[in-house]
Amino acid sequence: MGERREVYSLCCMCTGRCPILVEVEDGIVKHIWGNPHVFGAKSLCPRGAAGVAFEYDNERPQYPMIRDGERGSGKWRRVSWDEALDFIADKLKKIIAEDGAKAIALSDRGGPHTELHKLFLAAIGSPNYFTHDASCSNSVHNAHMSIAGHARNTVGYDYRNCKYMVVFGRNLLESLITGEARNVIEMINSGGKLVYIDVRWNYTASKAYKFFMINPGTDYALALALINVIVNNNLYDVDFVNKYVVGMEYLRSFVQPYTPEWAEKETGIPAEEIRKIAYEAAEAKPSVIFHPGWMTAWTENDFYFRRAIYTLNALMGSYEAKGGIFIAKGAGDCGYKIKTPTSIAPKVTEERCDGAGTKYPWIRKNWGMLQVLPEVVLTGNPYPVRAYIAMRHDPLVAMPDFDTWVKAFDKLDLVVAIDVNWSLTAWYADVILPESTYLERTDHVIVRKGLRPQLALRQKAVEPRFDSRSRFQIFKALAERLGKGEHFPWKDEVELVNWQLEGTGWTIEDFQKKGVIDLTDKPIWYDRNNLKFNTPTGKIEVYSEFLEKAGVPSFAPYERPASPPEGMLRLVTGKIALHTQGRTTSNNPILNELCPENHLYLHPDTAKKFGVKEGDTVVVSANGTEERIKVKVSPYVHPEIAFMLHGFGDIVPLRTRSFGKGALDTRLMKGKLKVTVGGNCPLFETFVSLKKA
Ligand SMILES: Nc1nc2c(c(=O)[nH]1)N[C@H]1C(S)=C(S)[C@@H](COP(=O)(O)OP(=O)(O)OC[C@H]3O[C@@H](n4cnc5c(=O)[nH]c(N)nc54)[C@H](O)[C@@H]3O)O[C@H]1N2
Ligand SMILES: Nc1nc2c(c(=O)[nH]1)N[C@H]1C(S)=C(S)[C@@H](COP(=O)(O)OP(=O)(O)OC[C@H]3O[C@@H](n4cnc5c(=O)[nH]c(N)nc54)[C@H](O)[C@@H]3O)O[C@H]1N2
Ligand code: SF4
Ligand SMILES: [Mo]
Repeated sequence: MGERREVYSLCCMCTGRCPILVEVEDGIVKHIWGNPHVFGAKSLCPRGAAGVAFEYDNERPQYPMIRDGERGSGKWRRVSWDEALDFIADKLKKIIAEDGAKAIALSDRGGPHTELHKLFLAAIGSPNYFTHDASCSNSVHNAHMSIAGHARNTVGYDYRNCKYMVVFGRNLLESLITGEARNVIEMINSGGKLVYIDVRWNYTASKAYKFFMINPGTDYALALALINVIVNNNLYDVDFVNKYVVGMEYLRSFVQPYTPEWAEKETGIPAEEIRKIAYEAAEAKPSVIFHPGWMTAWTENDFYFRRAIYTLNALMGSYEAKGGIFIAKGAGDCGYKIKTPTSIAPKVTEERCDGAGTKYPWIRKNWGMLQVLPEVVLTGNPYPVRAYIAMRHDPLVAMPDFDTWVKAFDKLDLVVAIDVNWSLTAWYADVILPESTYLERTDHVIVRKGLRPQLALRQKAVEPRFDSRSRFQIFKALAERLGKGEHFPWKDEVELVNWQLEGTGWTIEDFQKKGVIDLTDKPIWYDRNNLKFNTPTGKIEVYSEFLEKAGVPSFAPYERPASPPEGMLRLVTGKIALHTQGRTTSNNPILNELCPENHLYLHPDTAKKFGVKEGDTVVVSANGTEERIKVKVSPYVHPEIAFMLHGFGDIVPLRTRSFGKGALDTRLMKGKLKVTVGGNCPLFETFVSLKKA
């Protein structure tokens, strides 16, 4: 046996960043385990375990490339890193000289590992940073910012102690994060009740105490009726509400029309059951969670629906209650200061191109509205944007309106994709920069926020297999070429990490002990007698003067969502435990074998109406775009919907396993690069026709 090592690190097969233990033998990854010091067990989700197959797959970009043919033709010229970086820097310099740095936009996958490219953008002076959230969490982020002053991901859930949880279309056990799924199962095993509401049955539904198949897009009606019952029958936590909630009179009068009987007609859920949910939740309060969701780019009214869910939590007094929801604690709560690279970034004074925070004051700049970018590029309004960098982001798959994106790409002077895969965006880019994989690089220190915050670090386990570089190396080199090297003062990742830890007494070596550094030995709760929310009043703003002043009502009257016209169905999508999003895992040798393609799920009555049966290939079309996909017939989907897993239909031939298999949902979602009140794209307002192929 050769040299064996165990390296603690963080997974990157999805965005969950689960702590892992990488087993290395003779410089080769043998196995990836869950970090037992964090999880109490070594198991991981299937994608995490398939990280080994990803690492040793050759079907990924292996060196920098510059496009050498038509966009999307797959003709590339292999270049050195110097040539690729010089090529990019020369274009950026010219653009900056002519139109300013604001003409450069960058989008990424969000989360804490975004520090270095945010620093890069700030160093050159561009405000145009976007996350992927326009097609994920924007509506729930902006809703909670408006109601309690925090982003979605800084709110945690005390699942293990929860007695009653109502979940609206958050598929916790399939669209999963290892630790969270474990906690939800633990909650159910210890007697907590899960009420699950979705337009189709799934694994989460299978574990629920009650499952309701709701009429698509009508969840806001259900939430309003729940508030109606709770308010009219004084089922709320009076002390908590009196102390912390602004706008109870407004709320009381607003919900009067929305009775359970009214909601039954909208949602299809019996009025009696709606009442029961309200009473049962009130009985269990404050150990109650109304789950606001994560991927919330569903409909136009998402913002209000998510505001209504947070309102339900406030009425239950579940903020900072055992078994309820809490504000995630960070290093500061434990008396530590961990330096972040962006803390040394210069302030950017230019205005964003998408209106987030200005034209739309309630939409936060933190995430922006990526759906606006193609239009800005195509019209030059409010100003020209001429270069775009996709950093660990695949908008051609993740965002609707493929054709509009490609048109915008054609108008740009420069499109750069920094990826570890042949993303579709990379395929259509001008330059591909292959990043070293998560097993081949060290990132910066992050704080795992929660009741027991920890420091964590993604650490290099093996040498890069190909001619790739880490994000630190890429952005430092680009900044240097643009004369902004002083903003990246660290020699390498190790120096950066040790700089972040300065003053704490820890160094990078400390991550080798158990992978994470505990910042506290006890869970931290804020004092429920003395809570402060980050809103103008410091309270939970069910009525928000800030919104009203911006011309946005605190709650909008419920409007029935448009139904699919005769002969059409609502396209609904989601995820499976075996794959991540669009391109991260669909070509993975192991995961592809387990789930090579997606299918179109239709209710038996719907299948009959359209004259198709199980196994038929159908052509699904919308607005002149067509996708082909095989049908599965199931009584467990709502008759008005056509459901498919997100992100198949690969058109990159170099990905031989996933190429040509299944359909790509987002290509059908034409016209959905829209700005809704929550800043999200209304993806599930797509109607499709279908016919037998
Ligand atoms: N219709 C429809 N659209 C959706 C969804 C849906 O369910 N239906 N889901 C939405 C949701 S929830 C989200 S979060 C978005 C996700 O959209 P994306 O963020 O685009 O998807 P990901 O697969 O997470 O990763 C994006 C890219 O990052 C690359 N990548 C992975 N690891 C690394 C790495 O270590 N370094 C670098 N540089 N690149 C890496 C992957 O290869 C991939 O090309 O899509 C959204 N769009
Ligand atoms: N295995 C796996 N796990 C993941 C990811 C992954 O790609 N793969 N991605 C991670 C990311 S980035 C995210 S955002 C989360 C996403 O986690 P989820 O938010 O759970 O994401 P989806 O799988 O997109 O689930 C959307 C659900 O909404 C339901 N739905 C659609 N319309 C309606 C409606 O009108 N009402 C109700 N009540 N339900 C509706 C769909 O049927 C589907 O079950 O998962 C994370 N975990
Ligand atoms: S949920 Fe799975 S894929 Fe995502 S970070 Fe955790 S182990 Fe990795
Ligand atoms: Mo997401």
